[in-house]
Amino acid sequence: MFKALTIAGSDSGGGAGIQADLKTFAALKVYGASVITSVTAQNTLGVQGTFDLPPGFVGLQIDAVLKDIGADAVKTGMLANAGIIEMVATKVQEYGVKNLVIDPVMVAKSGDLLLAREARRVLQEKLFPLALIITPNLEEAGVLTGREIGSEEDMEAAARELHEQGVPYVLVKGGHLAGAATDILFDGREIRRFSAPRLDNRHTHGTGCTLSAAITAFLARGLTVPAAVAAAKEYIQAAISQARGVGQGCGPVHHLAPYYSWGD
Ligand code: PXL
Repeated sequence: MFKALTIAGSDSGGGAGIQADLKTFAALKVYGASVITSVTAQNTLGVQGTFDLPPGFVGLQIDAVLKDIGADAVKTGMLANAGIIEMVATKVQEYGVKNLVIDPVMVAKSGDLLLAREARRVLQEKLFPLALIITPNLEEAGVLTGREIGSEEDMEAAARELHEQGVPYVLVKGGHLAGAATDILFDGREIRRFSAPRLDNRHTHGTGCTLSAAITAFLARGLTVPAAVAAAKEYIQAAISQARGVGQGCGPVHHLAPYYSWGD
């Protein structure tokens, strides 16, 4: 059995965070365990509140999972603050986690902060050196490099710069640019482009979480990073195309799209 662990925040609306990750792991036939960093009161319209768990309790959850169940790959999502990041970095080193996927979550689609501003540097300095792959979107790549990212050339430059900071694989996601949805993967030698037609569907809540969870699941199954990214991109495309409105705002993608459509 293949196993994956997500260390992330809970989305009460069920579309992003821990809930998206566990659905994705299950859809891709990987056993999923979860460590919750923060509980958000959230729906498709926005985040009404967040309650961060004490770093010590995040550590206790990681111990519980990794001492007993183990994980072939681990992902991080919303880490909320510097104390939690430091705890996760300590535990990742303690357990020798190899396949670490970092989704550098900073802000929700609704604009609400999911990582304290002063913790951005801590994420970059303490956790990035332990990653196999990081998956910033345009805004996150902009914050991490201190530059505006408005084109594919900018994305490529950002991927190179973040790789130089010591991350083996950098995937900069271009979904927020106009035109086709092109993501750029850099491994220090080669730039790979993963392109998919833009879908006319506003229900994209949790897309970033879902993509990084799918990469984690495919890594747990033993795929190489480029193969995992390609397979994850195919999965998210189907999940977005099958998304139907839930709630009054931006609805979640359909994580079980490979198995059934809504309405079946
Ligand atoms: O997509 C980023 C994200 C991560 N984690 C949680 C979230 C969101 C976005 O809404 O709610 C818990």
